[in-house]
Amino acid sequence: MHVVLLGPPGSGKGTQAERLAAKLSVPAISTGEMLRAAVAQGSALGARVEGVMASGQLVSDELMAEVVQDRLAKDDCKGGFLLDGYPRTAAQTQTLDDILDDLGERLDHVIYLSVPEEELVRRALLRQRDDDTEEVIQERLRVYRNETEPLVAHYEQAGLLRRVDGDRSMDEVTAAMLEAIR
Ligand code: B4P
Repeated sequence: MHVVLLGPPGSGKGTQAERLAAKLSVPAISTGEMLRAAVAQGSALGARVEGVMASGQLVSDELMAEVVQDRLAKDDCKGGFLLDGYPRTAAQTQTLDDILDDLGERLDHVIYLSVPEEELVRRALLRQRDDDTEEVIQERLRVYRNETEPLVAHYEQAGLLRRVDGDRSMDEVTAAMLEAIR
């Protein structure tokens, strides 16, 4: 099972990825988590992405391609994976297709979590991550609308998109996601 979780920042991708991956017995791969871990470890990757993340911008497609390619080549991905936060740009969709082609695999589902904008801002402000100031949240939403939202139409045309209302309790969202990919 190869699944992508798509949705605006704060829609609950990270929260739901953990839950869904456990149900599907595949690893949840969060590019946001991987980058935050790299920053926390003070690695070379962390040093390259820290400022970009703190500003609400996206890390470059080239760097993300390296990160994701390395991760998806690991043994635990052989039975499938749940990708949270990747792809986020048109170029990244192409990279993912190329990686899957090389592995002889294809995407099964793209789950789109939709949540109204005022709820996204409310959640992000409650979450209090270092990169969650109101200004940065607004910038992430702007980048999302410009770069990532077009992927919804792309995956809809490909017949892969499953829409799920993310503005409900966490349990209801998890149940709806499982139903959507059944
Ligand atoms: P991410 O870690 O992906 O951050 P996010 O989109 O803000 O969060 P997510 O949607 O996962 O929300 P969460 O579950 O936490 O990315 C961070 C940064 O990394 C990006 O800004 C970018 O710079 C960089 N990056 C990552 N991937 C990249 C890529 N592919 N290309 C380039 N750059 C990349 O949920 C939010 C909050 O809501 C939580 O506090 C949760 O408790 C709450 N919540 C969740 N579900 C809820 C519900 N049903 N009801 C009420 N509250 C809920």
